[in-house]
Amino acid sequence: MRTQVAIIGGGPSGLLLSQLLHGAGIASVVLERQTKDYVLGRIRAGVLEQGMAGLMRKAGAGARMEAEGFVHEGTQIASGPEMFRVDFAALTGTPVLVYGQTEVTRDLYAAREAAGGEIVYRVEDVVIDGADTQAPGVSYTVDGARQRLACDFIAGCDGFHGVSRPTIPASVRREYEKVYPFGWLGILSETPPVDHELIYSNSERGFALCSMRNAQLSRYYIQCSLTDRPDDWTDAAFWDELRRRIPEETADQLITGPSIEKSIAPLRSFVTEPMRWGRLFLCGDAAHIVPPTGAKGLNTAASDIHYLFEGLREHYLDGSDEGIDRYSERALLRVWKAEHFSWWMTNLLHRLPDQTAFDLRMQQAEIAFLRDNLSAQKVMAENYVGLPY
Ligand code: FAS
Ligand code: PHB
Repeated sequence: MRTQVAIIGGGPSGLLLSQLLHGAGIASVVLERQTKDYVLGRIRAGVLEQGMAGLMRKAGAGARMEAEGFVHEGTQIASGPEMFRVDFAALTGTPVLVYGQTEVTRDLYAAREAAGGEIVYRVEDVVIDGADTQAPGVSYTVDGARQRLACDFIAGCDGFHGVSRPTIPASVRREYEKVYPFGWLGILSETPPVDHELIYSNSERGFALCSMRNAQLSRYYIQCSLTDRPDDWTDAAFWDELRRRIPEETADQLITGPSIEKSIAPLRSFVTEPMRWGRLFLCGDAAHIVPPTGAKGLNTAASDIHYLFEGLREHYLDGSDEGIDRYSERALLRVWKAEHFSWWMTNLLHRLPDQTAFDLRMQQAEIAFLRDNLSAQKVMAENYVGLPY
């Protein structure tokens, strides 16, 4: 088998790249380890930057996002009993779109299938060969048969635990990591959201986030210990704790119900450099991870895909390799800014186990400065709505 671009990973990164390439007449094959239903069963991101929304439209997969996504022009920040709003639209002229990653992925699968895109599910033992040669390939086993997909380029869109990043020799790779001493316990409930906008809350008991998927589907998170397991938390215990971590008048509005999904995500900051090795390009979680506090995971995967797609388009259609040669440098410039913002927002809003009384005063002073200073709010808003590509 042969294609122009072999894409490892059928999550949002791989599917978006494949659909954009299709639109430019460039052939690709997506190799996915799981089934489509398994991929769609993951509950992850909830907020799209305009850049990501624009790529969905460019890929011809944005119709449902436009119809069902919620335009949010700001967010609420709560600190103890206080709450204030950061007005994205007034400060930057740009809103964000609340539309779950599950739906983004569903729309991209539908677009690939409508276009006759080739997606191979349940691949096993994926091995990349020749990434540092002019004739790379990807071997894999499917339905018990070993296959090799020859290609011009390989896009490693296989997430943090994929095979692409480790294919780059350790002598070439530089990795940067920070593991946070807490996780996020998240639930999904078929209840109306407690507010029409997101609420990020720093309480003395820890961080909480009130989010949503639609008018009847809410997504809530509370900071939890790394030793916690989802089964340690009954729904009643979760709701009680959430109520204690948001302002009282908001807690009084909270409509609870049974959780239809409950999971714990560990938090880490991680970057690998470079994001290219020969004809292998790393995209999204395969190259970098952020704590979800700043809603940058999916959105930074999107900017990687933008840079790689433009580079591959230039290679095939304009005969120029400037885009692919500069991919890693350009992607990392934006990745590190997203890493910084996510680290900043995580430290601003979470209670850290080793926090001293002085640290706490510093955190409270920074939140007060954000509350009182429009320049501080503009810096946050510009990062949250998405820095330019
Ligand atoms: P993904 O991990 O989504 O997709 C990689 C795909 O590759 C998967 O389908 C996997 O099955 C496949 N794969 C892996 N190894 C393979 C192999 N060897 N061969 C073939 N296929 C292989 N971001 C936010 O902005 N907000 C959030 O609230 C948020 N919550 C998250 C919660 C969790 C538990 C996790 C893990 C991440 C969360 N993220 C969040 C980040 C998340 O949204 C990612 O940024 C986003 O999924 C990135 O998409 P991909 O790069 O496509 O990686
Ligand atoms: C979500 O709705 O899942 C969500 C929203 C904003 C974040 C993180 C997660 O910062």
